[in-house]
Amino acid sequence: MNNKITISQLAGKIKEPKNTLILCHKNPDPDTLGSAFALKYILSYFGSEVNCACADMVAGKFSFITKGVELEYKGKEYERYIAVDVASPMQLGDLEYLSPRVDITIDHHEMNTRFSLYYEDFRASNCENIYLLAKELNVLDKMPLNFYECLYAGMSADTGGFRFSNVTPDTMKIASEVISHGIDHAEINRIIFDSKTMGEIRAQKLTYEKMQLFLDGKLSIIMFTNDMKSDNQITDADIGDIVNYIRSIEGVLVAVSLKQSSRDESKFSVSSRANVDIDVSMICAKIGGGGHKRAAGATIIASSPEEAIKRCVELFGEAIMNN
Ligand SMILES: [Mn+2]
Repeated sequence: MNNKITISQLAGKIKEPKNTLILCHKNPDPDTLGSAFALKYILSYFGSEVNCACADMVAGKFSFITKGVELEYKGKEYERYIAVDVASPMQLGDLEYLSPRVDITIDHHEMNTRFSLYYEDFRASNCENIYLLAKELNVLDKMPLNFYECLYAGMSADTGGFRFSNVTPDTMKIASEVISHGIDHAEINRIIFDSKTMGEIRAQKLTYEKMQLFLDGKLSIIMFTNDMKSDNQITDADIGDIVNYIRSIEGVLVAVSLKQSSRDESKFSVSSRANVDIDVSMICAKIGGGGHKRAAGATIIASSPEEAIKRCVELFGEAIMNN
């Protein structure tokens, strides 16, 4: 069944005023949050009541996107559910049980399981899709400044500050239009890239101490167990982008961070990054995850942290050896 919709079909649906819940992916980043809150402005403009939800805690520094709104889902019923930047039901984390209720997914991941009616365009960030939706609906000049702050945050975060291979001329064109609305883009970049909690600094220190190299230094892995988190006062949000630290080591082709779930110790969240042309989204898809060619995630079920690391070496090792 082809349940893909076009941007004009999506625009038609977005115009219908409905009580709506927007779902973000677990371990929320600025792209899923920016998509959700920018879409909230659009839906509200057309008369919908909107709330946003996420399975995990949002880092305090992203409150310029959420405006301090609580993202915990308290079980309320909605007429419409929209997932943004969510590649697979598993990416909803503890809200995965809501995936059969999702009416529309708006996403930019090449490896997407298309679990609902979906609109997709493989742009560098999902926030670009939200921008184009607003353009399609002719409401760009009706949006508040914060709408553009949300979009810029997602675009900048998913492109590593417009440095990654996913950046296209179109990305820069949209970024230019977004900036022209007068947002403080330098401040947004400072918050995203150059502002860290002490928990993040402790996580960073621990990462350099505890990371392991495999396959002649081509694969770097860091495991955060629940004990490591509690012993060092590190929250899950503090570990959000830790994989980037071990990705920057010379010679590393693929970097993987693993995080034990505090609710179920047999579950480990995988976040992977490739420095070369190795498709980590294909590897993550083998175990139910998804993402982009060079940045993807999944969940591993294992009896111990050691077992989870072993499983990762097997999963990513084959592609690295064939590279
Ligand atoms: Mn994204």
